[in-house]
Amino acid sequence: MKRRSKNIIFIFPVIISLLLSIFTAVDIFAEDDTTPPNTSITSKPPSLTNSNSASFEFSANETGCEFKTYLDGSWSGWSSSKSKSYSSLSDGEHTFKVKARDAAGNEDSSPASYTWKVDTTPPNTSFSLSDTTEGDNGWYKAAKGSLSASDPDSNNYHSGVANTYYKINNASSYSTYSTSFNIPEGSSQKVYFYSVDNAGLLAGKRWSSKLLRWLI
Ligand SMILES: [Ca+2]
Ligand SMILES: [Ca+2]
Repeated sequence: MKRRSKNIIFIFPVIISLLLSIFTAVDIFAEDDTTPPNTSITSKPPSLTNSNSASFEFSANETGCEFKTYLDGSWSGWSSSKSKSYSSLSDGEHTFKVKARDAAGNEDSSPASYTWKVDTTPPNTSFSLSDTTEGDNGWYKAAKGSLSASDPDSNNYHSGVANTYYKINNASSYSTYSTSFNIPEGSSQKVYFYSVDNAGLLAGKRWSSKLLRWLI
């Protein structure tokens, strides 16, 4: 019994001193971290998209960070999550930012930032006859077809028309429209057309039509 007590008396201060030095080391380490983390965006939507939702992933160059995210003027609270999703975004330009804060409370003073454009409005295409030679009773002897397209841009937020396509009757494929085209003779002719904007949107579902009366 006597011997065991002696051992405990000897070991106890050693353990205490060991624990103290560990605590001190940890404490000193925390106090010494005055370097803010650097934040990176690792996943983001394309710079122009026809989707009104967006998902981001991000990270910091040190472990144990929390993150604050920003969309179009407002910051979130701190969170340990490394991803953020948005839905029901309006057409137009949006800006996302994210900044990290490390365990010692240092904040990244230059948040990572990304701006992208949402266009969910399809372009409009209209058809008209040009160079018409009228026959009797409102029938045509000759005519050309013209197409014009626009991407609604009341706020300068839309991506613009990339291309307009057309085909006549049951043609197997569409042609890219560049200038007015001859409409062949026939008792009734149908021109199919559509446009695609720079965000990849079609006007409606692929085609519209117009029946032409034609004099053979
Ligand atoms: Ca740090
Ligand atoms: Ca558009």
